[in-house]
Amino acid sequence: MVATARPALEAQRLRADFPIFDQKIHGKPLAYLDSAVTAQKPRQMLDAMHTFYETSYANVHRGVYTLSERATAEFERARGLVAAFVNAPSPRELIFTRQATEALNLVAYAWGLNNLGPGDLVVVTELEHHSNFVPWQYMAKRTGAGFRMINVNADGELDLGDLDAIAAEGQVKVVANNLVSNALGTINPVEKLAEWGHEQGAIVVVDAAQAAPHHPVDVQALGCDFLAFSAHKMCGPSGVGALWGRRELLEAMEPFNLGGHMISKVRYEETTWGELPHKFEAGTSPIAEAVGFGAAIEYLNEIGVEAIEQHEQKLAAYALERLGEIPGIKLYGPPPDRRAGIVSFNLGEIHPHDVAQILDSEGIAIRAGHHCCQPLMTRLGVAATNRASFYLYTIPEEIDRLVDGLHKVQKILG
Ligand code: C6P
Repeated sequence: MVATARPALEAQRLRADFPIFDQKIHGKPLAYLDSAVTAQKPRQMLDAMHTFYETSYANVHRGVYTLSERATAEFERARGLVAAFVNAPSPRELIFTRQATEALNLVAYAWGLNNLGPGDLVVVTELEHHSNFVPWQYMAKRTGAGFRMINVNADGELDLGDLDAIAAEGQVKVVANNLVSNALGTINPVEKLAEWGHEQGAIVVVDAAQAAPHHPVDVQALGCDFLAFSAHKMCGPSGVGALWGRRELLEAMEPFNLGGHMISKVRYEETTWGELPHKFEAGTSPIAEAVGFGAAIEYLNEIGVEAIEQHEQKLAAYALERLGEIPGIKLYGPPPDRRAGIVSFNLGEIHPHDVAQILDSEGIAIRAGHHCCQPLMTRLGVAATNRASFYLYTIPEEIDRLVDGLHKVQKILG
């Protein structure tokens, strides 16, 4: 590997925190190059959940006994950690959800149903994951609002030249975009879009599912109104995610899920809603998962998200350089300085599923498919791509193994 690609972050040392790497797959060391779909788990996070279950587990915000108070304190401490991680002005603006998808649906339903109608426009981007595309497309149809898409250019970056034309077509009420594209790794100009969205009088909804694990995220600096992310992509457990929302918007919104815990008073005649964040947390919460989320945030804070970002940028540059040596490969997306640790490619006409299966026999895990980004795949003119994605535990040797594996694929199927 070239000297410029040597990471500052000690990925090799950090790997020791991840028990998953103790095993072999098909007799080979695991090269896990699919962290964008979900990240592996450090022992520190696993231990925190285990200890919580063994020593502090009870339901939260429901009991007056010691154990319940202890569980509630740990749950709320986790909320504070997650809120601080994205620089939320208050933990009360941080709602625990099942994942980013539920957080985005919450906004689409709870804000969209009461605020959208004919003459309004909902604007998404061609880079959106289905989770920030389909709920808005559906809500636009349901309320009679228009639905528009900001397109990408040949490098897979948003073409903001269309914004004036979109604004001329109606009252823009929602701008929904991701901060980092899961399919191409593009880092998107959210601040610019937020400024434009607010000039139109719109709310700005940011999908940070791929950004929060890899890139410092500051909701106040971004200037957005809502931000969604998932714990499982950032070394935390599955089953929990977060929605940050501006307090005045959350307070004005109707609830999304109804039932226990989210109420103030329930009478036969009428029910009134609880305070934030409880209004949006109906039912028993993902309690231990939230505690695990907090532990994952502490783990990432200790390493430093800036260091993770730099590490991944070096890996992406190295991967683009090495993959570029393979004859017939088509690489998608922007140059390494404008992308996160995600590299999408196609190997001539070889189907991505075949590529991924042969790589698996070498112990290498990558994703093959449309990555829940079918509108983008349509623009690229393909049904699917291969995608390698990196995280704090990825080492350059795994990229070398990927390149060797792709040569093998070409020998077998090329
Ligand atoms: N992307 C990928 O392989 P959930 O499932 O709610 O935790 O995350 C949904 C989601 C939302 N936005 C973006 C940008 C995402 O990348 C994802 C999840 C995975 O790329 C699974 S399709």
